[in-house]
Amino acid sequence: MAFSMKTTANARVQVKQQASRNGRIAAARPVAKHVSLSARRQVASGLNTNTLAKANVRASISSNRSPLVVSASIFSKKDKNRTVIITGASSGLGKATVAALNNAGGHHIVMAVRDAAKAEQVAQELGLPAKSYSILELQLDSFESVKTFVRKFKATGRQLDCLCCNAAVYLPNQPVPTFTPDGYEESVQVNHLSHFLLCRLLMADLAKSKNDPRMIIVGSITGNTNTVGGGAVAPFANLGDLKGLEAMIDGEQKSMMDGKEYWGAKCYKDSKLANMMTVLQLHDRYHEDTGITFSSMYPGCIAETALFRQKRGWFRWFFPIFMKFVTGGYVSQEEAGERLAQVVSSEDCSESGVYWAWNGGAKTVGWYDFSMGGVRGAGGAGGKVFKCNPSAECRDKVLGDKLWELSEEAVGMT
Ligand code: NDP
Ligand code: PMR
Repeated sequence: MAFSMKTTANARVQVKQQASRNGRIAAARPVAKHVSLSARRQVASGLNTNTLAKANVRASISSNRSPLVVSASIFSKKDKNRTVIITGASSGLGKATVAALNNAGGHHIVMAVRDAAKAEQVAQELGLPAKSYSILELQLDSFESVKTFVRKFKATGRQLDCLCCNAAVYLPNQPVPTFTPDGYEESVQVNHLSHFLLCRLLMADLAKSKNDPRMIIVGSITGNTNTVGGGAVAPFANLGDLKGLEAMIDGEQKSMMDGKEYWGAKCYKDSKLANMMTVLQLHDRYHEDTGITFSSMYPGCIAETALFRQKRGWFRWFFPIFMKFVTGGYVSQEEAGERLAQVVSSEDCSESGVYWAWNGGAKTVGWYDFSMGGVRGAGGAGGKVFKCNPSAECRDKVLGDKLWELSEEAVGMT
């Protein structure tokens, strides 16, 4: 049984600024068809308890609660003094990862953010020592900003040891797609294309690191259709034949990489699939020559972050409860930050080309913190890191190559 959360589209004409391939904004022109929705939400009417029960088979129950601090001991000596760039470090998972790395010590964190003042506030709130962080502006809806960021980072003279691509937008509730000045649907560019460009532009710098170089792009269970979280709740991540991305590159006002009609939630899931496919491509293409460890990860369902800012109030209230008590996929922001910090610097995650997830022994279930110690679901909250199996589509080499080539074209690398 699949749960649908699709909104119904009614096409109407909308004018948007049409951008050309090289990023210059061309004349505005009317576009039709894919752009508008009258929002009638088909709320899922029930739960597939069988599937969920199966998902919970792997659950283990533990009353073991350790404090939410990444111990310095998980990092080997050679990992000390690592410079780590984290995109989206001013909120949610990114912020929690900064906190975890700060607790562990031995890291200089470059907060790559769209709002420098907000990041400075976060740094103060977390009590980051002045020398342990810097803030550099990065607007992921602009390729030019990515290039400027890279120039500014290089100018600092720091040796990069880890690039952690974490920022993302999730736009499930808007009737029409939003496009970047470069002409791409917002989640396609912010979540996938700009990170793709950032990875490519920083590859050579990272390859020079003698301090366990790593490149990470955060994925998600919802982009991985071989799990309950990604395979039982519509829309399902699927890039089709990438005709939509091809059309976007050619300047057409397509909003979905698969070329179909706009569906904000699917845009997000598709972008997460693209993130995970990119990591496999990076591993195949660069690991042997550079020694860089390429990873993706699913941190668990961090149901209280600002990612759900477009969702209605009742959803934001109910979602953490649902994830804690029904699916068991919940993880607190703090613990999710520890997980990403583990992928950044722990020996546990030193294998390249892996999509990491966690199972068993969640440390906290937030303010509920009920005596069972948390119920875990498939790929959900829990303490033990394991290698998760990406979906067949994610591992599809032909599609992966095509995504790689089109992404290069989209960011102007060909
Ligand atoms: P948040 O919304 O809290 O964090 C997203 C970050 O991205 C914010 O710091 C935001 O900046 C930044 N960002 C958004 N748009 C731009 C832009 N145009 N340019 C630069 N930065 C931008 O969400 P989460 O912490 O939940 O998400 C972090 C990652 O975790 C994402 O990759 C998401 O896909 C992934 N993830 C999240 C899950 C969850 O349950 N929450 C589950 C699985 C994966 P600002 O601080 O200014 O808003
Ligand atoms: Mg989903 C084990 C089951 C499981 C897991 C791990 C997740 C994770 N979800 C699961 C099940 C279900 N979810 C079920 C049965 C339903 C139907 C009621 C359901 C619904 C649902 C919605 C409406 N779930 C959601 C949404 C969102 O808006 C979130 C989303 O899809 O964002 C793209 C979401 C999520 N569920 C998850 C995770 C991790 C999310 C957050 C999105 C992400 O970052 O990937």
